[in-house]
Amino acid sequence: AYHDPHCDGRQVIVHLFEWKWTDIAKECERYLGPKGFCGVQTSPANEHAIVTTDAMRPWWERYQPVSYKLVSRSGNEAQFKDMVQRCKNVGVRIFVDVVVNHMAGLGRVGPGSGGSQFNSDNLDFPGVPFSKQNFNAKSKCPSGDGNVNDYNNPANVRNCYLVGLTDLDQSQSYVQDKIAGFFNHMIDIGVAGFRVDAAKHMWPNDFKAIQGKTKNLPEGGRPFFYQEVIDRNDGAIKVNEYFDLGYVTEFRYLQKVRDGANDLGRLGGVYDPGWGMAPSDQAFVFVDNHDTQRGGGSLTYKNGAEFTRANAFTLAYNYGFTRVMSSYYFNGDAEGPPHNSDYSTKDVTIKSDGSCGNGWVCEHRWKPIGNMAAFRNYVAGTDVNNWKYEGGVLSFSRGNKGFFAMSNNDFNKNIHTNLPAGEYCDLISECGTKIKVDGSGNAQVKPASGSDPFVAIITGDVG
Ligand code: AAO
Repeated sequence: AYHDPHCDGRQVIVHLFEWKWTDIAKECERYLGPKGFCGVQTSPANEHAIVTTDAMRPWWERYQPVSYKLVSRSGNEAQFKDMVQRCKNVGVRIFVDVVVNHMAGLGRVGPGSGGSQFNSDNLDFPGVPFSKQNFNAKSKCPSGDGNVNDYNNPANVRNCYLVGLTDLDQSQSYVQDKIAGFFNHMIDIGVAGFRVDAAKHMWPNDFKAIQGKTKNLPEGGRPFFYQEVIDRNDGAIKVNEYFDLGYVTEFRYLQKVRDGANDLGRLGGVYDPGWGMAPSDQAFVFVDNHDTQRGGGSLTYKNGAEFTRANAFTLAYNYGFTRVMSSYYFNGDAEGPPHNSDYSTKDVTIKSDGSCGNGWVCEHRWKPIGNMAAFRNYVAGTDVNNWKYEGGVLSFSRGNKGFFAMSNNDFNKNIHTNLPAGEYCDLISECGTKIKVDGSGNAQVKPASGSDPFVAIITGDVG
């Protein structure tokens, strides 16, 4: 019920991490809409703490909610509305990262990004309002210090404070109403769904009750939900507890795809049900996210070609619902987005070659990544066939609608594509080369450029 992203069959979303609403609106119009992206995951949109003590305006201050007012480092409510509408007009939906497991961390005090006062130590958040009785009592948390410290015990994971973040009690109908009210406000504005932060730390039945209080979208249908549940077969909480609440993040995928991007033959086993991985229609997959790129063992933009292969493959293959990470360059783990001297976030600028300036990486604009959205849209629903790994080249077809090949280096190889005879534009290079398929479905396959050793073709228009 919560698995439809409401984007007309489009298949790929991009996390524009820390982007301002004004820049996201422009990116929908100038790039994401035309390229066939389904949507954008935004950073948390609600009021958050302003952290200047243990770090100066770290990105993670936005995971410390103060109220559900839509005033954040990315912009105000008017800018948020304008973004949602403008993106929707070009077929791109907005999915908001919602942080509702907890409020700001112990020791934090107001005002927040929207001017609301708060005091975490007193469990006082008048901007909602939430007060002491709305948080999990210490007596419900089985850990000595009140923090989550035993991933083998669900009550510890779900009733204690995650890294000192004040833990809301979602079993209370008042708390559910406030959270559902926050979701409903965004649904009224035109948002299509939500990434649920720290879902692992909430009881599935409590979250279900919140969903039960959440509206249908104005155009009909349930909002799209994907639940952040880190399950690496190393604790009591399993992704399948969340299947009826939406998609679940599949963190085992990023390990599989990382290993495969180095050793392409291994990519055939990227979906390993025997390892407990969620089935394709439940798995939300990605090469990296904003946490793993700071030390979670995933590939990141810093890995260059290997990272690109992992992403192109992810979009060419048929496992899960896919998200691409779009980052800013960083050194220190806490470092916030590119900013001006007053710590306001810098604009995203676009250079003449289509890449981004001002410190933004824009992985989603790298050709073997961004141009694969159209491929995945077109071949959706087809199987992976003709899997072949030979001479360092990995290739496969998607039914008789698409064909994909990649390698670590330039290549030139005769391969069976499974496509009808014809001459097809390579999507990666935007028709920098054409692939001629003969009457038996074979083609001489050579990338347009040796520096981007990928070929992707489809039998129809980019659409
Ligand atoms: C900040 C400061 C803290 C301070 C706190 C309160 O850094 O020092 O105490 O404020 O003032 C983000 C940052 C935090 C930040 C927080 C609030 O990452 O550093 O704290 O904002 O500002 C767990 C959760 C998962 C969570 C992840 C970070 O399950 O939900 O920790 N992710 C989300 C967001 C994240 C955000 C929050 C939640 C909080 O995406 O950005 O935090 O809103 C194991 C467990 C996982 C657990 C990890 C990390 O995973 O299974 O459940 O994730 O550990 O603790 C191997 C292991 C695997 C392990 C994994 C770790 O693979 O096999 O078990 O490594 O990568």
